[in-house]
Amino acid sequence: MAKTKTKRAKSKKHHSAAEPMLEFGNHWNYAPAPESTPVPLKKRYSLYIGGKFLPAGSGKVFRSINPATGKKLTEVAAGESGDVDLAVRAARKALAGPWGKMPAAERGKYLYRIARMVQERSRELAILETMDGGKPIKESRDVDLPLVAAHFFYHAGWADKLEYAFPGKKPKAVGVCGQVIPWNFPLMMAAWKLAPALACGNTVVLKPAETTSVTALHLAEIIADSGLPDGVVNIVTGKGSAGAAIVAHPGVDKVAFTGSTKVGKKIAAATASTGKRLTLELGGKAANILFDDAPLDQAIEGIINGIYFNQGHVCCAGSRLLVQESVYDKVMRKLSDRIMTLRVGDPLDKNTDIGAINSKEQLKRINELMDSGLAEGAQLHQSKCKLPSEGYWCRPSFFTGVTASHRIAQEEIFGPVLSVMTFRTPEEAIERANNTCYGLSAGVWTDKGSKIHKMGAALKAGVIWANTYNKFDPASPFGGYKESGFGREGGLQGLASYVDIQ
Ligand code: TAP
Repeated sequence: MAKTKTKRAKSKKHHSAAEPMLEFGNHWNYAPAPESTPVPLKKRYSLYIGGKFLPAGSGKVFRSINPATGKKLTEVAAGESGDVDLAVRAARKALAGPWGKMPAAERGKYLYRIARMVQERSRELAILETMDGGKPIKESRDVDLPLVAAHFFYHAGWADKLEYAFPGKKPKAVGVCGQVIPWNFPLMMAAWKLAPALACGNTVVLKPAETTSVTALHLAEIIADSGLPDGVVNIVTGKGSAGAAIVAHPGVDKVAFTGSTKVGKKIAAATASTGKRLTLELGGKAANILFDDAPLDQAIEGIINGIYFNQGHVCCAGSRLLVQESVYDKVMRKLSDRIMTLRVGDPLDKNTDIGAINSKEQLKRINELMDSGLAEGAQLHQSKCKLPSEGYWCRPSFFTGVTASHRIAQEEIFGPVLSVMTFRTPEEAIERANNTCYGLSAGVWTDKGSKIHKMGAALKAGVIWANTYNKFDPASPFGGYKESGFGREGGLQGLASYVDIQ
């Protein structure tokens, strides 16, 4: 086991990114297989407002960095409150125009068209997502992009069936939706927000995260090419202040936000007593609960996927592992062996398991929390792989000797770092799993169906996976409670927040 002692001096080792070649554990290596499809990356990206690509009113731009190199990828327009105002006006105009009067079945056709065009351009979009965000190409290609298309297809089907979805009601559009999204699943989050809003006849002003705006603007091209009426979808790239301007704009009827609990609280305060509808998808600190009767090899794969998928940049990541004491030693041996085989490196390499950390700031946050784990007495275990010499990287890691009061057991790390604890009885596992301010997701690994039901009823989490992890489907509602937010995305429940059924 690659065990790092609790000394702070030694802890600095995981900060080092200045090592030459990328290596597969300590054993052997594949030849690199970089994605070679050329992509049409622009030198500068514009806002998309009222059906036109426009520079920011101020003329300002910001740099988008490739986190795998730390170098500039492109420039993106830095929208501010004046641009948001223009976008909200365009969205209101579209609502009063042909879009607002369009028969629902016609609306659905646009969504089908967008879904098909996403599929046609999925290779390009996957590569851009990987270059801009750092996630491995096998994830953007095989998970993100298929789910983006699936979300548009699924919601296209609902457009003309809303009266069946809400029987006895006359569902109408809510109006202009202000949508603010994070950087961990840029295009997927855009699809989760746009597809239900459009299916229900709303118009949208969307703000992508600053570090990952590129694919939203390629999606804007698809939207423009689909013939969707001008102003139905508007995309304002920019910093957090542009998001705050969307939230505060009096012409916005509904706010949908995915991001940190800290910003979610600010948005809840800003929208209080404005009459605006609000849904919040916030952070999480999910527990994966592993019972001794579970098929251990299968469970280890699920736990690995639960925490290291997308470098742990996942709100529902299984960032705590609760292991039943009787199998603890065996599980630790397997976990430690398995992380040695994870390939960290070039996200465009088809063989890469763990890509780059999304930004320098995020890497700093991860390292700060890892330091706190060491300072509080937990033991760090890390893969021994070498890291590329430039860009932002973190080895797959896990902590043992973690107690419930440690920061690494309570705070969202949002990186490839797992905190392992033990339990003896199902009751103790429930108590430990529920002991955080979050309530987004959880996982249960056991051979017994009855145990799954018992745990499912007692765990305070919006999504609970059994003998699997990180599985998403547009028909299945996703969301949390407690400080993980409120409202659902996906399924019938997700539609409900985009219709007025008074
Ligand atoms: P945040 O810092 O909260 O940023 C999210 C978005 O909000 C970004 O577009 C950001 O713009 C914008 N923003 C920042 N300050 C704002 C303000 N005062 N008003 C309005 N918008 C503002 O989160 P993040 O670091 O991008 O994402 C990571 C967090 O998102 C994690 O906590 C994760 O758990 C959560 N997350 C949750 C879910 C679900 S479904 N629950 C899904 C994905 C992520 P800038 O990028 O310019 O700062």
